[in-house]
Amino acid sequence: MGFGDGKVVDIHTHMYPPEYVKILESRTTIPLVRSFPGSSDPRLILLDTEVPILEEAEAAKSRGEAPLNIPGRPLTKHYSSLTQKMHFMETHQIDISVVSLANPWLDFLSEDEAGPIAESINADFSRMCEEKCGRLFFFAALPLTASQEVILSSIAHVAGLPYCRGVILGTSGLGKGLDDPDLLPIFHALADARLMIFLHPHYGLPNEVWGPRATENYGHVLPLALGFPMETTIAVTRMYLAGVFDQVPQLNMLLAHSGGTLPFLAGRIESCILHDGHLHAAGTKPKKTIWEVLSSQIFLDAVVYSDVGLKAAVQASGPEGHERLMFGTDHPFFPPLGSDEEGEWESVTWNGAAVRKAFGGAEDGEESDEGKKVRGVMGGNAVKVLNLRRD
Ligand code: 5CU
Repeated sequence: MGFGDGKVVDIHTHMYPPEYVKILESRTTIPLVRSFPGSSDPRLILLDTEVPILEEAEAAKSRGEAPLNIPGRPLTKHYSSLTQKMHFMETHQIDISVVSLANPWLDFLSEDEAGPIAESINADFSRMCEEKCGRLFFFAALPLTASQEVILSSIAHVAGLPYCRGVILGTSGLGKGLDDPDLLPIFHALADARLMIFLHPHYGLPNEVWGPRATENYGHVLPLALGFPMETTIAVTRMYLAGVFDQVPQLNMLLAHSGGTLPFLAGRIESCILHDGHLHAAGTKPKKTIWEVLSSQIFLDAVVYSDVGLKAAVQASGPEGHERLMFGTDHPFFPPLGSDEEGEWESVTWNGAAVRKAFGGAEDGEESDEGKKVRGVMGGNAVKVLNLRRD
């Protein structure tokens, strides 16, 4: 990509280690992996919106027919191969990646299996990072369906892994969302261990929101372009309203997809709080404003594909907002459809171009203030915030 002498860091990049793929292959409900006649790769089926097509495809397969519509997305080697991740990094001149397990993480495991599987998956990530020492760091996965004791001991375990820089978290938390008071000890433990929470969506919005034409006609566009960002926005707003940022002031979060729609809607959230009779009478208004939280406890990734969203993200993040934004790719999701997956991905070049454009078209090699900001977003901020150095 050519970002001068500054390091390019990808903080939003996923993998499913082979052990996780095996779990998905053994499942009968989503998330799962299935093979179908007519598709050379197995299919990864994750989203609720994919269930009707999955059911039709399973029925066709049981009749010995190739399905008309193949559900999900191809599970290519990009999802589990470390060699492929390194190839992707070379192709796009990415120096360092902070990898994380992709959605839906360990959310679907039983209470008993969650702890041991989390330990083994996190050990896998740790091994990959050690093998590529200095080029890979990771956000660990937590066994959120296990007991609080097991979750806390998992946090203590990952905090001691040399390449772990935080945890990836979905919006369901322990099953009741991120404003659940039972999560407070976990948030305190993460803050005390100085582990960043990378908040990522998976569940989207209820299928009815998309209307009857969506499944057959609109592919994954509505749940991914709109459902994911709204889910993140709602989850973090619920945390804010519950006073989590007041109660755990050292908690740091990195929000996927530039915070969903949070930068755009922060003013409206403030206004609704100011005008809310219930909050006023109960005295339960959050102490910090949402703007204060955005400029002190929240970081945003730059995975929004346009300078328009990035400018909002920078502005919402306070006077030094450009230092709170970090480049990401979302690899291996969004592969190119019309060209070779071994080559350049538009999902990467679009995000890089959007960063440059957000800072007036500055090149990262420039000694101007804008050039320095581009270098920060492309990697410098991540190196500093996540301490991406080998000790
Ligand atoms: O294509 C998709 O479904 C996804 C997904 O599930 N997770 C993600 O991070 N990006 C795209």
